[in-house]
Amino acid sequence: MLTFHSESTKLRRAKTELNEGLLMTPFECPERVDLVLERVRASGLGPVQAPTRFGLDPVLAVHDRDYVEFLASCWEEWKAAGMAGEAIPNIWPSRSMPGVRIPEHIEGRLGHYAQTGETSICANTFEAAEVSKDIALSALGHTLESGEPSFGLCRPPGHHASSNQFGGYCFFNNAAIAAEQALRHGHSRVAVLDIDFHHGNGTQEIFYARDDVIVVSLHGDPLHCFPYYLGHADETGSGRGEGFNVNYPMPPGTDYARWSAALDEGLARIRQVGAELLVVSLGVDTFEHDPISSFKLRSDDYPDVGRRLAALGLPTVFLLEGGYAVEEIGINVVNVLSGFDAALARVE
Ligand code: OKP
Ligand code: ZN
Repeated sequence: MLTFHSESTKLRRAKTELNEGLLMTPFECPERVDLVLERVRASGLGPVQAPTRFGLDPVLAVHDRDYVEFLASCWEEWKAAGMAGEAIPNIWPSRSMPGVRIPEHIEGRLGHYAQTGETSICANTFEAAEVSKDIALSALGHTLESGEPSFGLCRPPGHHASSNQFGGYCFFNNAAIAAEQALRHGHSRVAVLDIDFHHGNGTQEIFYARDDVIVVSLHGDPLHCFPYYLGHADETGSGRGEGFNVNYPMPPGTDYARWSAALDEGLARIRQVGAELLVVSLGVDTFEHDPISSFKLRSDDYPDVGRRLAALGLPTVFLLEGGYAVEEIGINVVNVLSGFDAALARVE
């Protein structure tokens, strides 16, 4: 399988994440990329290629222009306002303030465009987000041309980013951008399968009213897990999108037996609706030792995940989302990918 990677994903090097009442070194760190890449090379998964540039048009196909403009200028505006640290949102319009205007001060605009308060914007955040979506689009391009699977070593991740808000370490929704691009290339139905521990609320929001992209997500039950407010089983889509959003919330402590049963159900639904291409939001924070998650998947389970995905028989693009047990992130990611490749090799 071909991997797309760029050193520029590491341009974002945030110093602060608000977690458990403390400003911590972010879990979503540049070292994650090095460790996955190292394992891709050591395992002989396949060649590693640099992404090409696609500009902002594919981004504007899923994100609002004012949101993209905010991301592009946020850090400069924040510094110009004399702020001492990184741009961390801490004020939002609340339920008791319906219909408010967008303020002019960067502190107010930052809150307007933020879902959550853990993720800072710092130098080169926009540049890294641009490279991350270029990696996703390059991986998609390769799969569209060749029919072969590809892996986009995206960073920052994307699945929490909605049409007009960042959060959960995500700025541009790489999977949504790739899925939308696949439709514009001529596919009539695409599936996004999100197997990150956290619900892909941004991807859900972007495609909620549509039937040309089916979004299937397996995740920690939002009653107990981030992002808390979306990801319930009764969120099934709206209008013509009814039935094209499928959530499998599962309790903390979920093991591979239970998780893989949900995966099989999700895959059956993707097959049933006749999706022509599969985009996998590949997070490995389902791992038993992940520091911020609570599922119990083991390193040895991941090759079987790849095998089950390969059995769908669709052109497949894997895009990295989460995974914060950095010592094992490479093994776990590459286990999925090599399990997928091994299963394909047996069919051919
Ligand atoms: C991003 B991705 C845990 C708080 C969780 C944010 C998690 C973002 C996950 N106490 N904080 O989906 O991997
Ligand atoms: Zn996650």
